[in-house]
Amino acid sequence: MRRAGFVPVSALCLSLGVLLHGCQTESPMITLGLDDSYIVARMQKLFLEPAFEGDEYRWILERSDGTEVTLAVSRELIFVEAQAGVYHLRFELADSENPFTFNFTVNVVEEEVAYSRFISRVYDYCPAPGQFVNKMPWYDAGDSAEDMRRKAEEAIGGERNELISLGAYGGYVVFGFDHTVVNVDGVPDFMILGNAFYDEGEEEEKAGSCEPGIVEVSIDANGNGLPDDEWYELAGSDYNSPGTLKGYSIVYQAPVEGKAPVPSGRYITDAEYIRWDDSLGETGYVAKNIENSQCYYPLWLDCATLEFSGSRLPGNVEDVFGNGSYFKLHSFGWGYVDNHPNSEADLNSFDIGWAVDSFGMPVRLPGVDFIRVYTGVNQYCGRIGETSTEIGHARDLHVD
Ligand SMILES: [Ca+2]
Ligand SMILES: [Ca+2]
Ligand SMILES: [Ca+2]
Repeated sequence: MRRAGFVPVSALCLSLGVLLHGCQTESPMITLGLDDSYIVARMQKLFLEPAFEGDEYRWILERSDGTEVTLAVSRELIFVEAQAGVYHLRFELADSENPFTFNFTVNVVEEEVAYSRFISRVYDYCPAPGQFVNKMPWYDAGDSAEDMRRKAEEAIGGERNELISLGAYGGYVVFGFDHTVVNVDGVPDFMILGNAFYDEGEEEEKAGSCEPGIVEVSIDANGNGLPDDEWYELAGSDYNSPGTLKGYSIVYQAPVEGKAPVPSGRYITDAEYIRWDDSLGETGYVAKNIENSQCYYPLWLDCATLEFSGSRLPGNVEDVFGNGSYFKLHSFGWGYVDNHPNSEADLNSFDIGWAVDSFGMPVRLPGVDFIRVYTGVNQYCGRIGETSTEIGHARDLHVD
């Protein structure tokens, strides 16, 4: 008796087709698994999925001006909009025997409690070794990873705007807002500020202290509130540059206690402080300098090695006089954090529309819940040390 309700998929599609086209008194929505109207707050995700499978799917937004936008060609749709209003959608299912179309509306309403435009949550803070690690934010003896996550959140959350350092290549932070950041077509969606500056007289060349961080985004596709979903890189100006590596990885060794330091010149107190090995077979060290004498390895992490991976931008430093007295870091065009002064709003803004998958193919994301930034170069500049991305602040450009 248990199996009485079992119907083969092809038969189900057939009966549904009959229902939709031949019998208006029945309620086909129940069988389809979609309602004819939905209500959802703006900047909140609506998850839609038909109850059965077809050969192809198409979710179409019909705009009031008569134009149409294909939102997705997958079985599932995550619908999210920045503006309140009634949205008319059409779902098309291609099936060899019984294709059909289903029209429905989504009423997007204002939120009940006004959203914040600023970061509300740091999910993860994991810097690579660096001269400002354990200082920005400050590590107190006994602090756990959760303590440091909270300190990072207190530093860059809301309007605080206190810098945190991501350390050398690969070090990262993951943060989000109290709502989904909507990908509004054709415009930037969020801004991230750091501490980059141009040196005096270098405004035209846009060079000085430019320490680019690569941005990745993710939507909470499984709806569990955690950043455990697929990540997509935002392809900045140098995504396709010949000097940019994809699938790069690096391993740092925790500093060896009691190891004799190897001083070098006036500023470097240990040129062989923290060793790294990368996927190119190259090796080097995060050196310790005279300005920062604390441990450079994240003290709250009880691990002998730290591994990071991602894309790697080409080095951007120029040793202007060839003697290590003046290092000038050239900015990249656009699409990176801590790469232009904060006064350059456009150059510190990011469009979710730049997202690409691991094959470099553009991905249409309706919005993002998680943003990850990691230091994008593996570069050492004598007495000024490793190049590390700093972040102080982020905001959703669609929330007032
Ligand atoms: Ca956008
Ligand atoms: Ca998730
Ligand atoms: Ca910086």
